[in-house]
Amino acid sequence: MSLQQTLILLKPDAVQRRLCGKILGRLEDRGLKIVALKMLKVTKELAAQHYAEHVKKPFYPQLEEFITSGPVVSLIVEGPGAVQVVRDMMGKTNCRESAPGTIRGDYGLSRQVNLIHGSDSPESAQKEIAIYFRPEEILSYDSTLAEWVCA
Ligand code: DGI
Repeated sequence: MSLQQTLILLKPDAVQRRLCGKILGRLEDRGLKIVALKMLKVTKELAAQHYAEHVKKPFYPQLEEFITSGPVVSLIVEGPGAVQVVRDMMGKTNCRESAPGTIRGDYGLSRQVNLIHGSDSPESAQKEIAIYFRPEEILSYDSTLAEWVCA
């Protein structure tokens, strides 16, 4: 499986509930390598760029209000098949339908206030990485763990 990068947001509820450390720990424990990380507040313009496919949907005003309501942690992780690996770790969109052992299934009960975003395809990942990070913010470095966790 080829090495991929994917874009993750720890949403305002994860920051407010002080769950960022636990969620980042799960991603690191899995063997994913963090190659970029920062905190920011999502503006309405950024939300519309990120959620372009949802802007016309009836739930968008609520989604916009939530995602712009407080700081988020934005990061890029790298690993073999990272896009699907992260999607599987997240669980389903609706936390109530997410299996125990997934991030949403372990920490949430809401359909919208669901802790984490992860790109849903390699194409989305490329697009979202470019929305949230400038190229110079993305680091390239060797990890001695790679041969143990990624083989
Ligand atoms: O990739 P996901 O975050 O799992 O889901 P998505 O890209 O289809 O939708 C983006 C976010 O929009 C999702 O995390 C929660 C919210 N959302 C999706 N469908 C609905 C919704 N919110 C409401 N209120 N109702 C929906 O049907």
